[in-house]
Amino acid sequence: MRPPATSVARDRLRIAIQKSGRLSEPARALLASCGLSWRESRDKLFCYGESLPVDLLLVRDDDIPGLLADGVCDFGVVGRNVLGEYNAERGDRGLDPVSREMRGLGFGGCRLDIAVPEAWEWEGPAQLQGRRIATSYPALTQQWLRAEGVEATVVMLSGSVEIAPRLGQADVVCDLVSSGATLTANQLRPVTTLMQSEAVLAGPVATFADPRAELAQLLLRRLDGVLRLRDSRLLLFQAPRDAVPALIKLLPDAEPPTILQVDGADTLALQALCHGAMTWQRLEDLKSAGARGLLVLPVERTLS
Ligand code: PRT
Ligand code: ZN
Repeated sequence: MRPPATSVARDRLRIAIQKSGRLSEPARALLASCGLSWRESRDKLFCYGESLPVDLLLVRDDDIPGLLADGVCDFGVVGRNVLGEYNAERGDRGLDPVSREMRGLGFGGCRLDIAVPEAWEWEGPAQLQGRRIATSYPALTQQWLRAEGVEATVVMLSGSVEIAPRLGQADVVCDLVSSGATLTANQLRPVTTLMQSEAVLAGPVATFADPRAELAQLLLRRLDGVLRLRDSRLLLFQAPRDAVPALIKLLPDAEPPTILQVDGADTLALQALCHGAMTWQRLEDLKSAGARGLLVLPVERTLS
């Protein structure tokens, strides 16, 4: 019998990402911002890691959890919905998960929603008793139905789920929704959410017992640094000394600011690394509280 690939000592990490689709570009950009660079193979299915021994495998997103389970790759960037469906289906067969979500990555956001015909008056999950639900996520849908104590028929469709009610294949759907435009175009209305999804870094449940362990730690450390800084901005402004306590209260997501005296004793210059989104509204609130010369700068990297 062929040993599982995980038991073979390896000194390079392999990350599976979507070859083409919603998650492929942001996944590459995120990994590149962790300092990874690659040489692409001619068939464009494999990218050889140049800056670090971390290679990419370019595949269909649905294949990623299986490739992780087989030890063909060590990490994967995949929708929480896809990973959740795979693990729920394993659970139905009495199998433990072999891969798990390690980090939420902040892109590819969507919801897995139950949507019903617009004409329905929604009264709650019990209304689905005895109905047919079309979905590409049968295990997650069944899991939810069980939790709600509802018995319904799950109709598995691999695509075009939203037209199933119009075609008479199902009464309602359980599908991914982002803007909601697809549902509206099909006279459907979302009524309840089974899962909030986004792209995640999926990785093994077990730890590596070879040089990949150190590489994995390095990758996660860099990823955490990048994710933490994603919304971070360096905020610079001046303010009268007596306005500073109120201004600092308006920056609960900031690191302790650097404060310099600029103009006699009365004007201070502040510099603060803020981790939340720096919206126009926040800047206007700071201005109203006495801040002057507000400057918001992007932050590329930190190391502490
Ligand atoms: O070829 P491959 O199998 O790799 O690609 P794919 O076609 O299966 O995947 P892709 O690229 O469509 O989606 C990859 C992942 O993106 C999904 O698994 C989700 O995690 C995430 N994602 C985010 C979405 C959406 N938003 C999304 N809106 N995936 C699909 N949709 C579809 C949805 O199924 C529906 O048909 O978009 C339509 C709804 O969009 P709205 O904006 O009209 O609501
Ligand atoms: Zn897919």
